[in-house]
Amino acid sequence: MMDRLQALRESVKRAYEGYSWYREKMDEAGISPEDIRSLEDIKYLPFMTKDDLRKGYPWGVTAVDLVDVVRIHCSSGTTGKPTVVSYTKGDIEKWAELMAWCLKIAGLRKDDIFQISYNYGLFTGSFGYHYGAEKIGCCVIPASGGYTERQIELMLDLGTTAITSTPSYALYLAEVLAEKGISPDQLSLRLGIFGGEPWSEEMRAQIEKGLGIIALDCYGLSEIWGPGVGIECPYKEGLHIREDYFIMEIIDPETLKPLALGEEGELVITTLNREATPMIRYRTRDITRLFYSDCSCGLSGLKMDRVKGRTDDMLIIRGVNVFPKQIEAILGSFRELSLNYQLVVGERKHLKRLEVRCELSNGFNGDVDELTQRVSKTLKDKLGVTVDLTILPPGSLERSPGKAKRLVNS
Ligand code: DLL
Repeated sequence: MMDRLQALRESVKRAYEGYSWYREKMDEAGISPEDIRSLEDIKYLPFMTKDDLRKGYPWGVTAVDLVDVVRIHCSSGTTGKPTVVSYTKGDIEKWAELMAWCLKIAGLRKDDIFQISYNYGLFTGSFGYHYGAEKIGCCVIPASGGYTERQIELMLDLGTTAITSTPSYALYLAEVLAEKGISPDQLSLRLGIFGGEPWSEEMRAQIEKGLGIIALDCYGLSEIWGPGVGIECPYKEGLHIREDYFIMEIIDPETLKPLALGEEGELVITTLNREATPMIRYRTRDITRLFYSDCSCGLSGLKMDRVKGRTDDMLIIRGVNVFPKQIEAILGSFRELSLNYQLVVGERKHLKRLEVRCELSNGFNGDVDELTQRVSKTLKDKLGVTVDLTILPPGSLERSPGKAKRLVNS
């Protein structure tokens, strides 16, 4: 295996030579690739941000000759132009290897029938899983996203044993199965690997019950390969990370100062072996913690906590910081509610207000006013701020085949 320092030096050199905007940043900071003499020297390198990547659209984050690019994917940016990330032939092979490692850790086996219910397209999700699963040798069903009836038909007819999608879509699948009167015992499913958006332990419990599976978390982002940055094993004690692929740091998102292992902050990632789109100290905006552990699965090494949320999704309501996932966890503790919810930030009398819209579970026939009072009180007690709660009939809120849209405009 290549020495990590040597890999870092090469990665920095590729970024310096391949991206004019990063060369300018490094020149401004008075640092050159040759100045990196130890892994700790990484802290002198400038960060890369989403804005930097956007400015160079479309080929600003392609550090190799275009003739060596065999694939592009795009980040799922909601505003402005997306970010185009490129892969060489070697990159695709390394991604496949990374994903095969991840999927094996999650427990995927050669004899599995693996349904990929992420959209196939510019999104990285489906392709990453596809390559990894094929490398393991399982039977891949490239179902793609949406068409829920067909997903269920495929699951039943082909005997799908493992599935991957966003957690919110998995929950929706469970909901539709229940509506159709299909119980988890009628399926062959045993394993689900979900990611692409934050999801709470309560959501996990409902997916596991609704689909009759063990549900594991997979983290990643298009700027850094796609899925495959972190993966849970069945012990669910944090996400395993490949240190020969990445250097991970946690910084304080305000002061940008590095934080110690175990401290919570913004995750910053450097790729060590990416050819076409090397990333140096990329600020993910995702909030988590890094730690070393001897995992019960037998693997020792670096791990990350499940992501709490994004710094840009954090709501500040009258001085109190609130992440959507916290609200999800509270709603999930009420059996009377489904886990579909939306958050609307508005203003009343010049004060920021947060409205939480959620739905009743199927079959609820109790007193909605009483339930509203009870849930409102718990939200206030646990969040430390009053929110407006609207409980809607089952099925009122939009379902998405991909990532759920939690924050909506009023
Ligand atoms: O969502 C890549 C991916 C696909 C990861 C499938 C896992 C499974 P993007 O569209 O670029 O790429 O979005 C990346 O989604 O910065 C996080 O904010 C969020 N995210 C991804 N996975 C998780 C997760 C893909 N497991 C952004 N938990 C990231 C929490 C996640 N947030």
